[in-house]
Amino acid sequence: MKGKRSVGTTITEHILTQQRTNPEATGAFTTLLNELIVAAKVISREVNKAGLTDILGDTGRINIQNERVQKLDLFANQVIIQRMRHVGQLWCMASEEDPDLIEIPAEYPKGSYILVFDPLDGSSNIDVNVSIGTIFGVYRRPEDSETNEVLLNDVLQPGMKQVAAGYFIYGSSTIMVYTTGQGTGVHGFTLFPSVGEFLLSHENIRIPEQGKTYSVNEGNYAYWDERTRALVDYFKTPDKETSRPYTSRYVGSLVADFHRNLLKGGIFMYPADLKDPKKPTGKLRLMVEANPLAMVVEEAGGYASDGKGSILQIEPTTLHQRVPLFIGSRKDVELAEDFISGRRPL
Ligand code: AFP
Repeated sequence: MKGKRSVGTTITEHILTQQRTNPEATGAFTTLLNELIVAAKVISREVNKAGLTDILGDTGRINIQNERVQKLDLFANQVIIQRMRHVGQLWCMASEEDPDLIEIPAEYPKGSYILVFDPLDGSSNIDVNVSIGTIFGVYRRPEDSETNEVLLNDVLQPGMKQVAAGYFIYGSSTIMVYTTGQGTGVHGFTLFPSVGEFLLSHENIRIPEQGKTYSVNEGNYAYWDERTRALVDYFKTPDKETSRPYTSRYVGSLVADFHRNLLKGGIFMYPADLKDPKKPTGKLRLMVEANPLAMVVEEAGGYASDGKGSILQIEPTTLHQRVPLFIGSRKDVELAEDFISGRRPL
């Protein structure tokens, strides 16, 4: 089910209205989000003209995840860091592109929020004009933190501790989807380039309880265990009563696959595979990809699991750890969990 459409409310108005409903709000969070939106507008502009400039292409550098970094990833990473470090609301940041925490330089004031982000997810799709996105999650610095140093332990919080999360998708239009949780809903805003503003376009998005689409890289079939294979076989097997087979849709750009399923229903999966026995945890990162999207989907009525339990409950042990991800319509993800956890006999 698509979110209800109403045009005219800017994202700033919307955040301010939400802020007024919280008597303890200081405005710090609004400032933080506004600055992130400015960064996303800059990234959006560069993504839109990527085909026209020499910014398109590969830097030749390899990032912490052992993947080639493309120029636009670097650009997006720098834009976010530079814009966010001076706002005064952040304790520190963590990016998919940086191996360590990003500290706030001494010349800027510090705040109590922690921003984690993937500056440009799906970047191997840049060259072929497929939608890509920026994913973000916001945490508070733990109140019992005893030192003035930036500690990794303060950042390694389970996703359920996020106070906000969302993403920007740079596609046929640029859309921001975000939530502050606690029943405030998930809302989508479309960037109107002529006025340079994000306007409310998808109010209170609810993901259908069950979808008709599964999204997975089936080229990995040979590397999956028998439970994962059985799950995907299930979605493909005709059965009138349960509306199967499902339709398969996989772009290979998480934000694009997730956004489609959020609006239309369905399940996205990046299961564990045996391709690299040292990394039996799938490809996606818990902190910068799985947790923010899990917060969004759960607020919209869906569910996110690693195949055994809720993504949002996982206690992270490292900044860049990977996790199997099953995310989308609640019934579909619960079914996946039944298969993967062994609750459903094969
Ligand atoms: P890139 O940023 O290297 O394009 O990776 C994208 C991504 O992290 C995520 O956006 C996709 O869902 C997933 O990887 C695709 O991975 P496969 O190519 O292995 O299917």
